[in-house]
Amino acid sequence: MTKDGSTPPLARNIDAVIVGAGFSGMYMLHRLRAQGLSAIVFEAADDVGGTWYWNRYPGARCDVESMQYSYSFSPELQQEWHWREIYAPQPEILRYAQHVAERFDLRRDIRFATRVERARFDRERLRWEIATDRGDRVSARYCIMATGCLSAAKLPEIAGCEKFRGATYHTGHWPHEGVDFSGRSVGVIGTGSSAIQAIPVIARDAKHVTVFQRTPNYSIPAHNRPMPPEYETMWKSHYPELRARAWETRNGIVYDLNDQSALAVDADQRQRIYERRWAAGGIPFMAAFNDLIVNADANETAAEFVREKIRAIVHDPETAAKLTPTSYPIGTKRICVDTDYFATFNRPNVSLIDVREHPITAITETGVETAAGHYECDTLVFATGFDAMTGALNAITIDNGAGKSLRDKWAAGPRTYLGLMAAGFPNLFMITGPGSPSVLSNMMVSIEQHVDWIARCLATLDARGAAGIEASEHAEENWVAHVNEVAYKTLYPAANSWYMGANVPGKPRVFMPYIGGVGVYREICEKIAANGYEGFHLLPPVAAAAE
Ligand code: FAD
Ligand code: N01
Repeated sequence: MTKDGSTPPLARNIDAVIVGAGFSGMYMLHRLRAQGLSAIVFEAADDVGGTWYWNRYPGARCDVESMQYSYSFSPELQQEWHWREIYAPQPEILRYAQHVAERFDLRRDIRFATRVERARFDRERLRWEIATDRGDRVSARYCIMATGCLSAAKLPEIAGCEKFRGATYHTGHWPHEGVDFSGRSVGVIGTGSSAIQAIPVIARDAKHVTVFQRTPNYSIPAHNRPMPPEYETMWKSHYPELRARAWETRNGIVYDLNDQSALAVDADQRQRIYERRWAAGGIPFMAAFNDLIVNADANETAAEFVREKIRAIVHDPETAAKLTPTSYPIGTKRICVDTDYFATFNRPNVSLIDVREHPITAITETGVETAAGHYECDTLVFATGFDAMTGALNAITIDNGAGKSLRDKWAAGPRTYLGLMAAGFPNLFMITGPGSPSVLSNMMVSIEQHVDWIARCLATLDARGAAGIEASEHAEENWVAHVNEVAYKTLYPAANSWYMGANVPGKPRVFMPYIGGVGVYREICEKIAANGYEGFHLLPPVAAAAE
C-alpha cells in the first residue's frame, strides 16, 4: 500500500515473494530492495508487526530486554528509538514495527489482509507460482517464508467449544478494541507464557478468574521498570560491540553467564547466586550456572529454588503445591517471565483448577466441565498456544512441482538444511525455520542473521549467473541428525513441550529448534557460504526461451 492508501497494481513477475510482515518479512523486504531486487510481501493481517499485531492480550510484553529485542541493522534506527520500559509492552512493540514500516517506506510493497494459500514450483521456468485468497497470482524466482514460528494459534480439542454462550478469546487473536473484564467471571485455559502474563492483569478487573491448569510452569519475576536513562545511554553508546557480543552467545542475549557448574559450589553459595539472579529477574536466571540444561542434578538445584519461591509466595499450601512444577526440568519448557503471577493466586477472586488430575471433559453453554465438577464462567480465554514452528508453513500448500508437498515431506517431523531450506524445494527459504536456533534465542538476532544470509546468498547467485539454489538430501540428512544429536545431549527432550510438538495431538515428537547455540550456528552458516554454499546445489540458468 502507498502512503495515500492506494494499492499499486501487482507485478506478475518479480524476484521474490515474501510471506508475512512481522519483523522477519519487514527486514527481508528492506534488504532485498537495497540490493535492487523486486519483492512483494503478502500478509494476512491488516498491518505489520506479526506476533505484536495479533497478541494483544492484557499484559503482553517481550521477555528479552527491549534494548536487545530490537533491530540492529540500522544504527540510526537504534539510536533514535526510545524504549520506555525495560521490557516493552505489546502496544509499544507494535508502534516500533509501524515506525520501521514508515521509516523505510515498506508498506508500498506489502499486500495486507491477503493470505497465501498455495505456492507451486514451476520446474521448467524455475519460478514459484504463488496464489492468495484474494485471487492474486504472482510468479517469483524466490519464495521466502517469513510466516512466524508462533503464528498459528491453537484452540484445544475440547468437545462443546461451539456451545459456549459467553465470549471466547484466544490470546493470539485478541480483539483490537480490547476486552473489558470488569464484572465478568472468566475462565482461563492454559498456564504458559501468555496466560502467566495475562492472568494477573485480568484478575485486577474481573469479578472472578478460574484458571484451568494442565501443567504448572516455572516462572521468574521480570522486575520490569521504566527505562533508566543511564541504562539506555550505556546501550546506545556501545551498541556495535554489544550487538556483536550477542551474535556470539548461546541464545542471542547479552548477559552474564556464570561459567561454573551448579554442583561446583556449596549449597550456601549456590543459594546466594540464585537469590541474586531472582532479584535481577528474567531469563538470565537460567545463566546462573553453565550446566542447568545439560545436567539433571544441577538443574534440580535451580528447579528446587524456584519451587521454594512459589511455596513462599502462595499463601494456601494446596494451591502452592498445584502451582509447583515437578514433572520436568526447569527451562525445558520455555521459561516464563512474570509480573505478580504466583501472588495473584492469593487474591480472593482467583481460583486454580488442576485439570491434569481432573481433565476437562467438555465446554458447556455456561462454563467448563471437568471430571471433578462444573465451573461457571461467562467469558473464556484460551491461552492454549500455537502449532509452533511448522503450523503456519503446513497451512500453505507448498508443492515442489515434482509431486511432493512440504506437508508430506514433513509428515514425520520437519526436515531442513540449517532451518533455511528443505531438500527438494529449490529457491524456497524459511526465516527461523525448524532446525535453526530460532525460538530458543532472542528472535531479533536470529531473524537478522537469517535475512542477511539469504540476502547475501541471492546476491551471490546473481553474481554467478545461477538460477537458484537447492539443499542437497545428503546435507539435510546430516543436519537433521546433528540437530537431534545436540538436542539429546540436553534435558530438553524430557519435557512435553511445544518445542517437541507435544502440545498438538498427533504431531510427531521431534525437537524442532537447533540447540547448538546462536554463535556456533552463525559460524556454521558463514563457513558453508564461504565454502561455495557447501551442501547446496546451484541451479544453472534457465534457457532464455523458457523465461
Ligand atoms: P511473526 O511475527 O509471527 O509474523 C509472521 C506473519 O506472517 C504474521 O503476521 C502472519 O499473519 C503472517 N502469515 C503467516 N502465514 C501467512 C500466510 N499464509 N499468508 C500471509 N501471511 C501469513 N521472541 C523473543 O525473542 N523475545 C520475546 O520476548 C518474545 N515474546 C513473544 C511474545 C509472544 C506473545 C509471542 C507469541 C511470541 C514472542 N516471541 C518472542 C517470539 C516472536 O514470535 C518473535 O520474536 C518475532 O516477533 C517473530 O517474527 P516473525 O516475523 O518471524 O514472525
Ligand atoms: O502457549 P504455551 P503460550 N487443556 O504452549 C495449555 C512465546 N511467548 O501462548 O503445558 C488444558 O506455552 C498448555 O498445557 P500443557 C513463548 O515462546 C512469549 O503461553 O500443554 N490445557 C499450556 O499450559 C512461549 O513459550 C511470551 O500441559 C491446555 C498452555 O495451554 C510461546 O510463545 C509471552 C490444553 C499453552 O501454553 C507460547 O506461549 C507469550 C487443553 N486441551 C508467549 N491445550 C513472553 O513473555 C493447551 N493447554 C515473551
